Amino acid sequence: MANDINWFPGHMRKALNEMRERLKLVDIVYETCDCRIPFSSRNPELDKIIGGKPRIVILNKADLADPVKTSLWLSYFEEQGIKAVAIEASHKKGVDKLYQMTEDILKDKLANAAAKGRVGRQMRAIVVGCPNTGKSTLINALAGKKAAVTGDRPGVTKDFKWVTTPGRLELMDMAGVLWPRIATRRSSLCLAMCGSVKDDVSDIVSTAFDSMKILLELYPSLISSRYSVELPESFETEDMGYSDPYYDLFLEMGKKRGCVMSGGRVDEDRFARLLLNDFREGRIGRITLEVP
Ligand SMILES: Nc1nc2c(ncn2[C@@H]2O[C@H](COP(=O)(O)OP(=O)(O)OP(=O)(O)O)[C@@H](O)[C@H]2O)c(=O)[nH]1
Ligand SMILES: [Mg+2]
Repeated sequence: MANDINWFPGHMRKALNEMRERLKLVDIVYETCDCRIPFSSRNPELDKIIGGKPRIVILNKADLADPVKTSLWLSYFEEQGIKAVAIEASHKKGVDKLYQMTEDILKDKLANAAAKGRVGRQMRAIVVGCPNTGKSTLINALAGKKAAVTGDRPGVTKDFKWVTTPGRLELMDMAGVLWPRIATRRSSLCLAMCGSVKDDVSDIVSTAFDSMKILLELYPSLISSRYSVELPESFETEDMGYSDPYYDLFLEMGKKRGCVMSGGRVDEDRFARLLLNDFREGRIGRITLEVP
C-alpha cells in the first residue's frame, strides 16, 4: 500500500510556484484526472493558483469508467460551474469536443486579439494533472503525432516543452506536477488500483485483496462473472479467528484463474497481479470507484 507516501512540503510548494509561473503563459488550463477516481486524482491546490484562468476538467480514461457514474460526475462539475469533458485520450475520443470547448471559451479573447490586429493568434494551453492521468497521451492525441513521451508508470515526463497541433492550439507539456489527493486510506487504495501511485511490490497481495473488497462492495456481479465464483450471502463472520470469507473467496478466485503452485496452494502473488491488471485494463468491466 502506498498510503505512507511522503510528499515533501518543500517540493510541493516549489512545484506549485513553478506551475503558477507557467500558468501565466497560457490562455487555458486542461486539468486531467482519472475518470474512475475524479476525487482522488485531482488536487485542490490547483484551485488556489489558477486564479481567473479558464479551465477544463478532463475526465480521462472514460473507456474504463462506468458510463452512468461518468454522467453523474459531468453533472456535478456543471453544477459547480466548472467546465468538464469525458474523453479517451488513448483512442482520441472526445478530443474534438475538447478543442471545440476551448475555442468556445476563448472566443471573445481571440476576437479581441483579432480586433487589435493579431489575427489567427494561437490558443495556448497547459496540461496539468496527477501522475498517470494521461497528460502525455492527451498531448499526443491533440498534436496528432507522437509529441510527448508516454508510459504506464507515474513520473515518466521530466521536462516541459511546447507542442504545436494541426489546429489553433499550442500546448505546454507538464510532468506529473500535481500530486494526488491521498486523503484517506481508501483514496490511497483507489490510486494504487488505478496505477496512479507505484505498486509497493512487497505488499501487492494486500493491495489486491483490499481492491477485491472494494470491487465486491461496488460491483459484486462483475466480480462473480469475471472469476466464475458464487458470492456468499454475507461476508459477516462470528468467528474472531482466522476464518475470513473474503480471504476464502480471494483464494477461490485465484484457483479459478489457475494461479496454483505445485502442491495445490494458491499463488497469491501471481493472482494479486492478475487481479490488479484485470482491473486496470478494464477486463472486469467498466468501473468507477468514486461518486460525487
Ligand atoms: N484505457 C485508457 N488508457 C489511457 C487513456 N489515456 C492514457 N491511458 C494510459 O494511461 C497510462 C498513462 O498515460 P500517460 O499519458 O503516460 O500519463 P501522464 O499523465 O503523462 O503520466 P506521467 O507523465 O507519468 O505523470 C498509459 O499507459 C496510457 O496508455 C485512455 O483514455 N484510456
Ligand atoms: Mg507524461
